[in-house]
Amino acid sequence: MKFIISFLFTLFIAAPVWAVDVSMGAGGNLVFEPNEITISAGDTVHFVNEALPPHNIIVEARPDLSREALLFAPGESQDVVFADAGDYNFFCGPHQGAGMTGVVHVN
Ligand SMILES: [Cu+2]
Repeated sequence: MKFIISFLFTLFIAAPVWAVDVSMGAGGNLVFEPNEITISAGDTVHFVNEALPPHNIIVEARPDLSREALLFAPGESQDVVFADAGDYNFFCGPHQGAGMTGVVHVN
C-alpha cells in the first residue's frame, strides 16, 4: 500500500501542470511553435522563450490573457490559462510584422 501511494505521488509530481508547450523563437526563427493549438477550457498554455528574443504574448482584445513583459533569457516562460471556449489570436509584440503569430482554439 505504501508503495502504491508513493508511486501515485511520483506520477502526480512528474506530470506537467500545463496542456501544451509553445516555443518562442523555435529553431532560430521568428515563430511560435506550434502556432495552432487546440486545448480544453481551463487548460494552461506554457510559453517558453527560446531564440531571437525579446518575445512576449499579446492575445488580441484580451489584455487579461496577454503577457506584455518582454522575455529576454532563454528558458524564461509565461503561463496563460484559457478559461473559456473560443478562438484566440495571439502574437508577439516585437515580431508581429515578421509573422510571429498564432491561434489557440479552446473547446
Ligand atoms: Cu518575438
